Amino acid sequence: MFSSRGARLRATAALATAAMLALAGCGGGNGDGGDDGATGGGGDELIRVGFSQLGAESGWRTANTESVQASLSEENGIDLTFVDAQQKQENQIRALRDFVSQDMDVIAFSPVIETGWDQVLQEIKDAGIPVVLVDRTVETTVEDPFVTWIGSDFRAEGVTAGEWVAENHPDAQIFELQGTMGSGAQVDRQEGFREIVGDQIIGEASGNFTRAEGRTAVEAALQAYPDLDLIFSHNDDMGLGAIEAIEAAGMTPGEDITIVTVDAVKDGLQALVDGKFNFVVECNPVFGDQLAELINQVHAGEEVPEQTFVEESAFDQTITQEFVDERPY
Ligand code: GYE
Repeated sequence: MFSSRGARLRATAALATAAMLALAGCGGGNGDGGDDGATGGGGDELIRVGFSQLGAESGWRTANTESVQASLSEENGIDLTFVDAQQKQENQIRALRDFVSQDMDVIAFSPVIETGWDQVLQEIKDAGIPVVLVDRTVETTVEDPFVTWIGSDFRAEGVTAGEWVAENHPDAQIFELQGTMGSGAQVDRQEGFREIVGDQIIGEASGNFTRAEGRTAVEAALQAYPDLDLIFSHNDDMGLGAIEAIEAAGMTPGEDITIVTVDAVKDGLQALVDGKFNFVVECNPVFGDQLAELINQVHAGEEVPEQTFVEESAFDQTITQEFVDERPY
């Protein structure tokens, strides 16, 4: 099974339960709130949740947004305000401030990068609104900045990819196609992967988690590093861009150049069945139901785990077309 996350997350969430219990009684914040939370009961009123999604950059993100929107529903006791930040931190900060001025009961967000949140997190804290952190992580000097976090063990995903490479391609000349620089997913996948096969990496560049930028980065890499014979891509979309670049250069992806990716969305698994990807580590975006439950618990002042890891595995070329066809996202 996956090991636990690094000290960064643990440190920031250490007192999460205490903070959550303290927040449970303060509800709508200073002065004129008067919402359900303020009376500590909640009754059958909907929980007003502001969710700041970081963007729509990948198949993973699309599936995650669908899951969040389907589960943070009135049937689950939630009145959701959803805002897409288009991969820009300033948009996300603006949305978070709007949520504060709208006096949301709970704020949930998926931070595009790890740093730069101190001020807005302090503002949310001062307003007495509990934060549920989703998917990526933050690095902040604010104490107890969030009540709970749900997402994937990115470092473990990097380790899984590295171990497959070490076992199957111990002499590979690796190009690392990184995600959005400074994002939790990039930082931790890189760290885990390099722990295992760091000395085999001959080049690196970011493709910002998108197919188009992944293609551009690999086009340049094929020129700069003619010896590269394995690409570790931090997500499927950039790996699909790599396929385009490799084919355009007259080579065969999956044979001339081995491709290892993370996510396992349907398009990625199709590339695996087609022999163009060689190994795909799963990162599961479908955790909306668990998130809805956590939000309800946080709002009710119940104890919640400081971190929840979603379950995931990894796939090689032995998966079947039938398996891919049945993949829901
Ligand atoms: O792997 C990538 C997306 O943060 C886990 O973000 C997420 C990553 C995912 O753009 O495809």
